[in-house]
Amino acid sequence: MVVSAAGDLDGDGFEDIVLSEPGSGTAGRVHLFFGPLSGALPLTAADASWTGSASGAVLAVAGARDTDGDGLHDLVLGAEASTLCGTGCGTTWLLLGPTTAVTSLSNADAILLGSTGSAFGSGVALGDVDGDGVADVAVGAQSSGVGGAIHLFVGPLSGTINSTAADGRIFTPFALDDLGASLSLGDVDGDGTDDVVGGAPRFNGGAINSGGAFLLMGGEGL
Ligand SMILES: [Ca+2]
Ligand SMILES: [Ca+2]
Ligand SMILES: [Ca+2]
Ligand SMILES: [Ca+2]
Repeated sequence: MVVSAAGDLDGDGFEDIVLSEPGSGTAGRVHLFFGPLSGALPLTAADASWTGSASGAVLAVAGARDTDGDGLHDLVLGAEASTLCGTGCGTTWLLLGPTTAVTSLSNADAILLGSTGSAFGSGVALGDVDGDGVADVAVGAQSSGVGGAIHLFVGPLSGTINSTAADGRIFTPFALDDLGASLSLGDVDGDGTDDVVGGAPRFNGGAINSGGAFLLMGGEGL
């Protein structure tokens, strides 16, 4: 299970919570709870739930940023094992707030598709990497190329988008690093533009497969 602070998806000023339940059936489920929350709550009490792709459960979730400038935070979900676009391609969905308007992931506001065998959606994050004030979507594909990759899509996004149409791509020349197995966007150097931190759990740093994290500063060129 992956839990993420989703930001404020319904605009009521309270932070909301989203969590993935990959072991639910073969497709997994994602559940959204609007804040404020207290006490013990069953998953059936969720304010919205989505069933993932039957070919690969949703494992990665992120939110808390606005990709279309309407003031409401949006949500991005990744299913690296999805075969919607080919064996092991992976799929990522963008749901714009208020997300309760999206009843099925097939009706997501944007659907991003990986390439065969790339595990696109192994990590997902929202942040503004080009500094235009609108959040962008970063998607890790840990099996892309020789050692994994991170794809950047400049927001706003809509419709179906292939990973080959990404606005930026970060990759490693080292084989089997699994770059993009996790990732995060945030303004590390305080210049107002979000930077990319990509996890590579099998990077041969201090020892074989000891892992590493790579920081790339956002801004021009990304
Ligand atoms: Ca809220
Ligand atoms: Ca929004
Ligand atoms: Ca942007
Ligand atoms: Ca920065």
